[in-house]
Amino acid sequence: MFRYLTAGESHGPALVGILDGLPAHLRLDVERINQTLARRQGGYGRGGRMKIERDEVEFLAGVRGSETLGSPVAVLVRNRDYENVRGLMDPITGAGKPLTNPRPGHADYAGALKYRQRDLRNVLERASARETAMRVCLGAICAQFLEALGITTRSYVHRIGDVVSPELEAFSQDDVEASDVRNPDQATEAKMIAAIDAAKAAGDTLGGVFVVRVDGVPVGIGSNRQPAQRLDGVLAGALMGMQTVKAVEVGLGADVAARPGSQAHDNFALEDGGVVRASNRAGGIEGGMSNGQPIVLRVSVKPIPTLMKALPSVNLHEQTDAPATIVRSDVCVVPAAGIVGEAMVRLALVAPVLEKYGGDSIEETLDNLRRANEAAGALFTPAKEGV
Ligand code: EPS
Repeated sequence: MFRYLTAGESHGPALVGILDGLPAHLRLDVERINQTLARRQGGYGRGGRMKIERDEVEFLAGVRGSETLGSPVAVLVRNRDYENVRGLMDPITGAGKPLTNPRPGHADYAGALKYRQRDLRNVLERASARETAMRVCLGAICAQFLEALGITTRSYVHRIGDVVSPELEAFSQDDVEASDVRNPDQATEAKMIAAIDAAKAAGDTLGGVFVVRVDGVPVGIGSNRQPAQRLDGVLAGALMGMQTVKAVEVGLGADVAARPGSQAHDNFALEDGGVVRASNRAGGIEGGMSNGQPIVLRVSVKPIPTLMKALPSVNLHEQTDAPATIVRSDVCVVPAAGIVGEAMVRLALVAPVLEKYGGDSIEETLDNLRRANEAAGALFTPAKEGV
C-alpha cells in the first residue's frame, strides 16, 4: 500500500515528509525536484516570504546513491524564516503574544475551538499554504516514478479573478513556465497581472482557476468496484485537500449538466484498426477508470482570506468587534496553486497505478505494465486460424 504524510509548521524549523511504498531502484534526479520546488515559489502576486525562502530537498532515508531502496523515503525542506522567529516558534521554548482576531474564510476560528487553542497562531501555522512546499517535494519524487511509466502531468492558469483565458487544448509547457502568471497567452497574461496589481492596491486578494492535464495514463487506472476507488473521486479528493480549493471539475465538469446526452459524450470510431475518440468531454475518466485519453481537471481556488484591508471580525479574547488579524501574505496564489495541483494529482495517482501493476522494484512494475499492455492489445484482435 502506497501512502504519504507531511508534517511541519509554516514558521517552524522545517517541513518533513514520508513516502511509503515506492518501488526500489527508482533513479532520482534531485536537481529536478529542486526545480519543481522553485516553480512553486514563483508566480506574480506572492508576498515577501518568498524572498526569504529558497526551498531545497534534503533526503533523510529510503534513498542511496540516488536510487530508492524500497524502504520509506523521508525528506526535509527547511523554513529559512524560522531563524527570524525562533523566539516565537522554537518547539521547546517558543512563546509570544497570542493572535486573537480570526480571519473570515481561514482555519483560524474552527481550529481554535476544535483544538482548544486560545492563540490562533497554533492553528494558522499548520493551516498555512507553506505546507504545500512539502507536497510539491513529495509529488516531484512521484513524478519521476510516473514518468518511468510514461505518465506526465502539467498545468496552466485558466482564470485569475474575472480575467478568463481562452481554452488551451494543446499548450507548450515552456511557454507556461515563462509566464509570471503561468498563462502562455500574452494578452491574457497582461490582464491577469493588471488584475493582481489592482487587487493589491485595494488591499484585496484574488482567486481563480487552474487546469491540470495528465498524459499517458494507461486504460483502467482506478475502479468502478467501490465508491472510494473511482479515479475521479480520488483525484478530486486530493485536489480538494489543498488549502483554498473550492471546486474540481473533470472534463466538461459542471457544464455537462446542461447538455443533452448527444452532446455530452465521446463517441467511438475505428481508425487504422484501432478504437479512437473524436473528443475528450469526459476528461479521460469513464466509470471511475482512466479511459486512455488525457485526464483534464479544472480546479477553482478561492481568494486567500488574509486581506491587507482586513475583513470585519471579532477579538475573541476581549469579545469585541475588531478587524481580522493582518499578517504578511500573498495577493494571489493561483499560479503557485497550479504547481501544488500537479503534485496532488501525482501523489493521488501512485496508489491506483501500483494497485494495478504492483511491483517491489521499478523493473517489476514496468514488466507488469508491458504484459498488461500486450494483453489489452490482443484482447479484441481476431484469433488466427489454428491458434
Ligand atoms: C501563508 C502566508 C505567507 C505565505 C505562505 C502562506 O507566509 P508568511 O505568513 O510567512 O508571510 O508566504 O506561503 C509560504 C510560506 C509558501 O512557501 O508558500 C499562509 O498564511 O497561508
